[in-house]
Amino acid sequence: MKLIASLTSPYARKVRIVLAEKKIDCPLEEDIPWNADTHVPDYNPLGKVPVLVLDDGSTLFDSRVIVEYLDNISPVSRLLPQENRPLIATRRWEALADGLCDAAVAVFLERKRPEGKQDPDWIDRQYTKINRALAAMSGDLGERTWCNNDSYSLADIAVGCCLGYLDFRFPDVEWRTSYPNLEALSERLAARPSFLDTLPPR
Ligand SMILES: N[C@@H](CCC(=O)N[C@@H](CS)C(=O)NCC(=O)O)C(=O)O
Repeated sequence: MKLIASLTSPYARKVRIVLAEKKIDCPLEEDIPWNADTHVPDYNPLGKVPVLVLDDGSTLFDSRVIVEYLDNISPVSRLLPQENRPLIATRRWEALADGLCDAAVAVFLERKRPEGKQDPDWIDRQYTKINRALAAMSGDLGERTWCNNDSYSLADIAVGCCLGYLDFRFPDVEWRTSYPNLEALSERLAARPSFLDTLPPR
């Protein structure tokens, strides 16, 4: 098994954290899908990372499919609840966090275009999504220690990765000031080796 990933992708970081939490050994093959010499399309027709290549050569994508697969192949540190209601709640957190990443990545890419070709309305639309998602996360988290009631789960990993991506690419989004409960969650997560070892390169 090997993971094809870039070190800056928040979706790939989610998978890398799951691997670490579950103590699954899996070599990482770094591949940046934007580079001309990328091999990602050989593994994923969508040309996106992360991709998990299994020992029989078959491939899994996207990150949500990969994390479900990984959680099921090892009983160590279950990250997805077994019962439907908490499972769906966890998946909803993940959809919100990944959706925030989708909006942030869209802004990042738009800003890479030549200045005259960037669409400010499109960028504003994505920022609105980012801000609404942060408010929703903070409201849903409330005073709880972890997103999914009292147990650490994939929900926390997904939220931690999207907040980490904001810190990495969008230091102008001052989510800590507006949402102290997200800051407290982020600090709890940052102390975990799985988060420390997967910080995006500076
Ligand atoms: N929903 C996908 C999103 C993956 C994604 O968008 N990855 C980005 C890197 S952060 C990518 O590979 N982009 C290349 C492209 O869009 O061509 C997942 O959860 O894995």
